[in-house]
Amino acid sequence: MINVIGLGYIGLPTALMFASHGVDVVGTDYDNELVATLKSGKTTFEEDGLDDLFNDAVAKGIEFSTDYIETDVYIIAVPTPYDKFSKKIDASYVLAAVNNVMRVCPKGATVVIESTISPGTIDKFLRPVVEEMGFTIGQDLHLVHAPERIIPGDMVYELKHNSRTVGVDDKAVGEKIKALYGSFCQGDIAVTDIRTAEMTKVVENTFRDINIAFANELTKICRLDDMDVYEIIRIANMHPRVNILQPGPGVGGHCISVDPWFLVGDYPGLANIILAARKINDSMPEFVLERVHNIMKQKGMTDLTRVGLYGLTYKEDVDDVRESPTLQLLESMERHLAPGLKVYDPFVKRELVENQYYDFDTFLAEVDLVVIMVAHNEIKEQMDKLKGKVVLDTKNIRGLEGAYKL
Ligand code: SAJ
Repeated sequence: MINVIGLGYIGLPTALMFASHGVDVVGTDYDNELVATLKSGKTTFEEDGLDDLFNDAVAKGIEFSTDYIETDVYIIAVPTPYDKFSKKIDASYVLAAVNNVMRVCPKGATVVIESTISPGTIDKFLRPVVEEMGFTIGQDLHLVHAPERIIPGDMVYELKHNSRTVGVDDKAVGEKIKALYGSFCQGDIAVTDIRTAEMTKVVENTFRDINIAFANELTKICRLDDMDVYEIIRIANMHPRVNILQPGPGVGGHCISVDPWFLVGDYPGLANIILAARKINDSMPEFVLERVHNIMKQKGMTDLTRVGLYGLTYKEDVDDVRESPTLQLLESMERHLAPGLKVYDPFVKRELVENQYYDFDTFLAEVDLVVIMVAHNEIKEQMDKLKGKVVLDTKNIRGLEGAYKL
């Protein structure tokens, strides 16, 4: 039996995947409402394949609870928020979860942290907390870091097929946890030490951030001299050793836009490319705004309230808005005291910002300039509705003719 703590974007699919592969699972979350929803047979967010996986796991007996269970393996997938100003990670949810585990676990239990943590968190924060509670690490409790690697939008496939990292103090514990993940994971599972596992996870996301920043910087260079950045990247990528990612209106989400800051915060003066990349990606929402102003000038448009931002989530076809480029853009407008743009996203049904619309057609009727911030399938399937509008397409949607690009 395993107890998965935290049933959010990572914990829920992971718990379901274990259960659907024959592992006895209790999923625990402190949120009563969330647990009640799951118990009533419904999932809590949209993700390809999640509902089928959920039904399978329920048929195989997964249980949901607000209580921690007495068992020998815990998997912790609670949020690790970060402070926007200090850029430091807030490990308090992880620490609280481990504290709760220690109240119920038998001697020799293993606690696997899946949540992303800044390198050194286990040594600096977790070990002291465990020891203060009178536990001897390696005897009373084993600590493991097995960071998640799945991409929202393709989580179910990636859970099964990605390789994984398991960081441990003790190789025997590593082999046990490797076998546990091996119940569903078809990728390689590297067993290493905890510090390496922490660092590797952050390095992976930092690599992607830097690559995207390169594409975004090229976009600014190409804009200045009217070159087609997409064509340049397409052709450059035909080289066998070049693989440049795509430019966009910014980098959002709780991973790629956050994790590199851990390295900047801990290694000031050394993490130079990393810091520059963060700044470039963070500058993109304002660059979009500049493009909007230029296009309006060219078109003789003056009314910003006739400009609509399509997309509020941090990327296509997910419902997660954390650190989204659109929210960053609206925040920067507030700083400039600019009047409100109109906003619409098919995945966001609750009111998040001013001038938000909930229906595509109504939104379109109210705007003359549409800025595509997120390339949801909805807009790709209804491109004909954009006829007659001025369009700034920050995502370079294939087949969308006549739109301005970044
Ligand atoms: N983006 C671009 N250009 C690109 C690709 C992405 O501008 O070519 C933007 C997206 O629009 C989005 C942001 O970057 O705003 C991040 O999106 P993403 O799809 O690159 O990544 P995430 O944040 O959804 O998931 C990442 C993944 N990490 C890597 O690919 C190295 C995933 O595997 C991790 O599990 C996840 O972070 C995590 O939880 O850490």
